[in-house]
Amino acid sequence: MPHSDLLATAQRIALEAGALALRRRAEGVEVAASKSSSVDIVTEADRETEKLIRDALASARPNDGFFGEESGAERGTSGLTWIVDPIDGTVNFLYGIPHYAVSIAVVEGEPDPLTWSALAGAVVNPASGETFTATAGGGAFLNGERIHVAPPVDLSEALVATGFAYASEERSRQGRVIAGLLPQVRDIRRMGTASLDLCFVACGRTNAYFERTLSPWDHAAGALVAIEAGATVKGLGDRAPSRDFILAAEPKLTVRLERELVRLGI
Ligand code: LIP
Repeated sequence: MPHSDLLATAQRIALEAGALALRRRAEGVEVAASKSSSVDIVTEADRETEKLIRDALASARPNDGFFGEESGAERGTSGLTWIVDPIDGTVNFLYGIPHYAVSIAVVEGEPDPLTWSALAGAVVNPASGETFTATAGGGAFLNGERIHVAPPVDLSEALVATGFAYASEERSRQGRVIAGLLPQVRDIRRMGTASLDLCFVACGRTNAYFERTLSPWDHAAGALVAIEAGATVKGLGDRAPSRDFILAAEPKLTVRLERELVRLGI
């Protein structure tokens, strides 16, 4: 498998970090601070888990760069950068909803989702014991078993996952788009963790996922898992996924869903 050494590092550290997050959840979780809004929160567990990941990567891959949600970015000299969300689905984690993940990806090139090439990624949900992994050209796996997107379906039969911004004015607009889409699809799911939303498309638990205002660490690993499982993962038009927009689905459904989302004013 290509990049197997990078994947082994990502998976080992993500599992270790996931075990720490699970322990902290069991001990009780409190908000440490808020960020872009009063509901965009960070916990001490987020910070502690990212420190574990950052220290482990510095030891294993001292020449690589780092870009994490809680402690920022540091350039390396190797041309590789580790993109880290220590606890994706922070609100689920705070409330004790067992649907959150450690997301670790390694990319080549600038740490910019518009231009990077993802080489390997691991998404670990410690509460469920599920580990999603992928390498570029090597396929996607759930607990070591190969996974693939669901077969093509019409829009009317599609189970579509999405998420919403932390900013209330953006949420109003997103709500209007969902109101227009809901009558046209099988159903909507809002599960609260972008990395797992992408992995669920990869293993056929949903047919599609889209969201706006994601950070690079939210989708770096999950997007690679989805692509390696046969999904199209894209931005609007011919752009790459970014904060502006990300859509992941079986290729035929992607075209139909994007067209409808644009019509609804996504
Ligand atoms: C979350 C994403 C989720 C999105 C939330 C938030 P966080 O990331 O995983 O998909 O809808 O607004 O951005 O903040 O828990 O790392």
